[in-house]
Amino acid sequence: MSQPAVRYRLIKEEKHTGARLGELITPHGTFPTPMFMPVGTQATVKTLTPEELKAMGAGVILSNTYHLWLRPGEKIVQEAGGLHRFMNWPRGILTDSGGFQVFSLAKIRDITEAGVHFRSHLSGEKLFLSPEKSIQIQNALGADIIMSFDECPPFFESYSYIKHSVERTSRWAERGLKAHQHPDRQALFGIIQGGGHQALRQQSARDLVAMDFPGYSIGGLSVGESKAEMNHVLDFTTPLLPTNKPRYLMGVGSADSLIDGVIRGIDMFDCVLPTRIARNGSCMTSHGRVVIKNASYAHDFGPLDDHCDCYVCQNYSRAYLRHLFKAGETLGLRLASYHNLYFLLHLMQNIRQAILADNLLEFRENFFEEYGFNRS
Ligand code: PRF
Ligand code: ZN
Repeated sequence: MSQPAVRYRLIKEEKHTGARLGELITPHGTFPTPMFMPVGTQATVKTLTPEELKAMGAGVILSNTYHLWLRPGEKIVQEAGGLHRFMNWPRGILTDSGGFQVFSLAKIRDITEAGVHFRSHLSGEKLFLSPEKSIQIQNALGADIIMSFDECPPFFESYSYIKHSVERTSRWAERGLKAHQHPDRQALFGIIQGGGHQALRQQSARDLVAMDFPGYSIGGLSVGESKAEMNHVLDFTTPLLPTNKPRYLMGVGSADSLIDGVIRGIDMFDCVLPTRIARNGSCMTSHGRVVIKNASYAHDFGPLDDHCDCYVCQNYSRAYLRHLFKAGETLGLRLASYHNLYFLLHLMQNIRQAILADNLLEFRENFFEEYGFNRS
């Protein structure tokens, strides 16, 4: 193999924390890290166009093997020329492997060494997903970064269950590596599991690092444990990973967790949170969450966030947004989604500046104070 499909360049380590400033070099552009990746499960970031995502500075977006396999089917995406062309997104794409979605969406499922048997949450049809099948679908979809097929066990499962699960996830990772057809075009990341157990996180990291993946994901977090528990796991897990590869914390996207993850050496995050809560009228602002339907905003003609310079905050008032939500108008969903994603992308930009200035801990203090979090 010549050049790997995706490379990480470490630019600077922050003086007082584990935070890293770097860049991710992909076949569809080079993007600064730490980064937040908006989620477009069904080959669309809900309510937003690629032009809008570009305008707000999104670099890599995430999509899902499970959903695109069931509908429209990876063959149709391949026929379109791949996911980038199909959805008209010229920048980076990462696809998740489908394992996590099977576990969270499909009702009847049976995990075996070969893979997972389950029923489609759409049609009820019997289906089977394996490490090889997941990679084959991801090869057809054509994302820049693809994921190993893993099991994400419940955080509070028994030690012995999680140990067996980690061992199987390592064997699945090895099988995925063998099945991968385009390591020169698509970077396959390994996923570290192990629940809350230090010994199992170590075992998982040791197994996967030996397989020399071009990047490492940390899975099995933000699944019901406390923020302190997640931070504790990150404290002993990121130091197990090579410094010359990107580290991706899967499914984490609250503002406080992004800052705390970066402090512990995470480079990439994704989450449905900003777009999902936006559609419920919950807006992220520098002063905390604003529930836009509240009566208190009926006569509030100021912007959603007085510190935000996004298109929405420059042009629309809280009173107008509240009206759109109360009237069930779809523009409300779009504007709230735009603002929330902009807010997190802008937060990451501020975090990168703080790494450069070696003042990330002060930045955290100030942000948490404004946002209304405890310091701990
Ligand atoms: N594994 C995969 N995708 C994921 C997770 C995981 O553990 C999580 C856990 N937060 C989110 N998405 N493959
Ligand atoms: Zn805004």
